[in-house]
Amino acid sequence: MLKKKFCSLVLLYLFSFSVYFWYQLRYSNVTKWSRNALLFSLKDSQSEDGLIKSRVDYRGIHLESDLGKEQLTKENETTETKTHKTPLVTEELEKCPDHSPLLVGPLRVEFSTPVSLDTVRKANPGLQEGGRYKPHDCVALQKVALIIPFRLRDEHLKFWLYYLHPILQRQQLDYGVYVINQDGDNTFNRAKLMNIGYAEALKEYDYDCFVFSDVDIIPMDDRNTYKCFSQPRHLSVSMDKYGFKLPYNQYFGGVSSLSKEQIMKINGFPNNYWGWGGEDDDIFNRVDNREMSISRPDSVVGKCRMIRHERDKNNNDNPQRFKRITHTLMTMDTDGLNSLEYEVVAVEKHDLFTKITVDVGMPPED
Ligand code: UD2
Ligand code: MN
Repeated sequence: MLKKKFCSLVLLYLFSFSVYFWYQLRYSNVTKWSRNALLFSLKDSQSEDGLIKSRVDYRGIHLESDLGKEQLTKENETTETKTHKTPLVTEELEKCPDHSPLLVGPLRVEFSTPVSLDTVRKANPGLQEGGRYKPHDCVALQKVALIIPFRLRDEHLKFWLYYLHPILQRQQLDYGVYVINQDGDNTFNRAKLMNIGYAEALKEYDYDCFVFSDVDIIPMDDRNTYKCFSQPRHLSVSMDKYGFKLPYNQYFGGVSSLSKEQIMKINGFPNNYWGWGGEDDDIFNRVDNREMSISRPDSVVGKCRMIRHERDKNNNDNPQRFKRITHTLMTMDTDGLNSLEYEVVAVEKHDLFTKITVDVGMPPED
């Protein structure tokens, strides 16, 4: 009698265990080992659609992020929890939110103590070679190339890197920093260097947005996002140098952002403004002539500082600037990206930025 009772108890136990096991398999509470086993077996047996999907996802993770193994595992682990309900199809990271939750608002910006590149490197361990970064936990909304026209301003560049790298990361951008260094000591040509930065950055990555920044301007609020908008954007709207006001309505100097499409629409920037001044107004005219408007942050978010400096050698006032800016409509279709000529002298991949040294030629004699 006792033996019979024991037997039926064992049978009952076995039955409920198999029901439980079947339920687990059927309703997706897939444990790590069983999920991986499933994945492997499905690679050979799943329908064409599903197979392609899962292969693409895996390749995406390997190729798109140059992350180490540890990071890769981490990503797989997060997707594991995400795929709880619908395993095998949602391996991709989600898009980053419109407003980054990492922003802190107003920032203290000062230039009294010099910073070293080593300090900046230590503070930004997530950067990849050449000053590249992309968020690890979401897909950035824009791929932004930061273009800095440059010559002999290393102290300013250190401050720029010190302040901007953390800000750009908090803004959750997929970005790269390009310092376009004019070779030699001929007259400086800011706008041509910006054209070159656009062309060279595009050779390296499929950027969709370009931020052009003077090396000496630092934003004082990280809500001033260094990205592109539906209209060309002027970012340095409220600068200490001008008493935290716009010096005039059409002012487009300092820091600006334009999408690839917006740059194409205006044929890039003028190549023939040699020396200081006027090129920013020409760019404003180009935007205006193509019936675009200027988008701007408000004067609180748009606050920024310029590092005080003397005028550089070989960047004297351009005496032709007043005349030239009255002719933009006539010149913009033939002077710009479609007439850009230069030679790359050197490309250096530093930890915090890519430095491209270029020969921009010299002003025509007239
Ligand atoms: C104003 C504008 C600037 C530009 C310029 C006229 C502001 C804040 N900025 O700047 O956008 O329109 O007038 O051309 O109003 N640079 C070098 N090495 C040089 C010379 C220039 O790196 O030898 C670069 C550097 O990135 C610098 C930028 O060119 O920030 C503009 O030159 P600037 O700073 O001498 O001119 P600034 O402050 O009057
Ligand atoms: Mn300046």
